[in-house]
Amino acid sequence: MILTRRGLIVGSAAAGGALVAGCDRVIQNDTARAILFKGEDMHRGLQRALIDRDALAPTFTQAELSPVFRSNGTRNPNTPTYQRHVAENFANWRLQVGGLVDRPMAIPLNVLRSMPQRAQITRHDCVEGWSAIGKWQGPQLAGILVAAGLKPNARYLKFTCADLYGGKPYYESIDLIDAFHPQTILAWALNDRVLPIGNGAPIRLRVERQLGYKHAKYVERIDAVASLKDVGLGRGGFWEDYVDYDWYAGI
Ligand SMILES: Nc1nc2c(c(=O)[nH]1)N[C@H]1C(S)=C(S)[C@@H](COP(=O)(O)O)O[C@H]1N2
Ligand SMILES: [Mo]
Repeated sequence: MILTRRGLIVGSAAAGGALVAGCDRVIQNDTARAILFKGEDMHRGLQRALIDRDALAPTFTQAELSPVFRSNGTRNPNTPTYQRHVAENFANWRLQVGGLVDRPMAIPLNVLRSMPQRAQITRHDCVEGWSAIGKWQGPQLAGILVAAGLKPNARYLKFTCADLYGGKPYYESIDLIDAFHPQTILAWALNDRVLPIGNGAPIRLRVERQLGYKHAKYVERIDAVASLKDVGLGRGGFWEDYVDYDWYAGI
């Protein structure tokens, strides 16, 4: 018998029960099948054990780009500080990198833009039931982490955003597998244009193997932490803490 990943997502009610059209990659893992067909509860670790975390997300061609890449969640942080950065074209904006690192950094946008870049055309899947294909460009997160030097006890990265959503600060977190994944970038460009405010200017995380809510927009701080307990209320992100979404939203 063969399990498709979609079958697993259905079975796990991952990401709040959302079904994402997508990859029907076959998972052939005897241990996994045995566990599932014994009827044991799907727990947080199992989906991760089943999925090849290093695999690349599918990429698309220029011809497949969505005509419009919609904006969702916060469309403009609109805080006084953010408005000032917009007025200054982000010239005095810095990405703060800290927490469990040897060399905390404050990186200007022009430095992020001049680092080695990666561009990729990928599909964004939101749990609210829409998808869009866009071209994203920016430095790989891995390069920034190597420059900052992670301490041995660092296990997760927390992303602090500039916006409040429903009056609460938006934040997210990923583990180091996703952080060093080659398609994980800090995007400052969408469809060959400077990232619009609606999509997270000046930079937003692209973590292509996960659902839309993990892709933090308006990122202003990245902190290496030892535990998800060090993030928000302890479940690792805004939606995880307030709405019970899964922390690992693999697709
Ligand atoms: N800072 C911040 N990041 C965020 C959100 C948000 O409201 N604030 N919404 C999330 C959700 S649910 C989705 S689907 C995507 C939407 O990205 P887009 O606006 O580029 O379409 O951003 C994610 N990242
Ligand atoms: Mo979303």
